[in-house]
Amino acid sequence: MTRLTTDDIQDIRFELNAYDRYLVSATGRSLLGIGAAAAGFGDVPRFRDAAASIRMAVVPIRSGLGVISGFAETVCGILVHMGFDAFVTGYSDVSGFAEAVDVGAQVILAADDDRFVALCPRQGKTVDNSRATATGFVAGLDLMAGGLDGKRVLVLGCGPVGRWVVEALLMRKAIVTVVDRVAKKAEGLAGWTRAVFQTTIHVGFELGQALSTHLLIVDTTNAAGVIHARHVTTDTRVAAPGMPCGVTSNAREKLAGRILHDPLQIGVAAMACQAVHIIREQPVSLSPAVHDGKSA
Ligand code: 2YC
Repeated sequence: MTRLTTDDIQDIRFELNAYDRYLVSATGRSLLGIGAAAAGFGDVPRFRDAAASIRMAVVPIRSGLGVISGFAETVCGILVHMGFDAFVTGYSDVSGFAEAVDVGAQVILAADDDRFVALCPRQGKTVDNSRATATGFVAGLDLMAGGLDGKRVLVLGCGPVGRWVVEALLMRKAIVTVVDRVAKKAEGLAGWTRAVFQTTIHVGFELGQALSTHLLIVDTTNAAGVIHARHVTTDTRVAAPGMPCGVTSNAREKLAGRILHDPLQIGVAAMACQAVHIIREQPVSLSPAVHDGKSA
């Protein structure tokens, strides 16, 4: 996914109540409700019970291109908005991880230039932002569309997020078509789904034609201006994770309340809920820590 800028994220944590109102109007659920759906929790009250008393730490990471001003605070703000006991560590990097563990954080969120993860150290498990974002936006599309079973869904982009979107759609028994500028990537993804899910997905070769023949679209490309107003009808619904948004402003106007797009929120919500699921399913890791191939 594209590296975020401070501009992309600086207002997010102050506008979460308004965003929840939009999500409820578009999907019937709030950020918490969509995150819980993405993590397989049937209902929010059951999720709230599971999530109580789980402390989460967000650790700023200075490696590579360094800290994005406001990133850790925004991730933390989303978690607090959802009702989690979350905080940003005073230290960054290794000192930040040590601080998180010292104060009993069960989930530690951190991002370098390559990965954004939620770590569950006691369970020996990690939640990856790409996969969580995919499951969160597919859960949202499912809610917008009133179910995806047997419905045709077009996936634009066959990178990591696109792959996990296809997985989440197949688990919902959708009929999937994928399109990528690089035809080989689309064909490779079709081969993967045949091998892993014994399921055939369709590969589209002409973007305009694919867009004009689908009412349910997930845009995982990192390109702007992919979906235009001419591709959109009053029955079209779009899920567009990450930046930049692939839907033009005219198309967004036409879509009105039938689009899900954000740079971070739904992905973080899904990460947090999946981490709760891991902790509640497996309170601690039973296998001994293994170092250099020998039991510790
Ligand atoms: O502030 C920090 O701790 C930085 N190290 C964070 C860098 C995040 C880089 N990744 C991104 O901007 C996007 C995220 C939405 C998730 C994946 N890529």
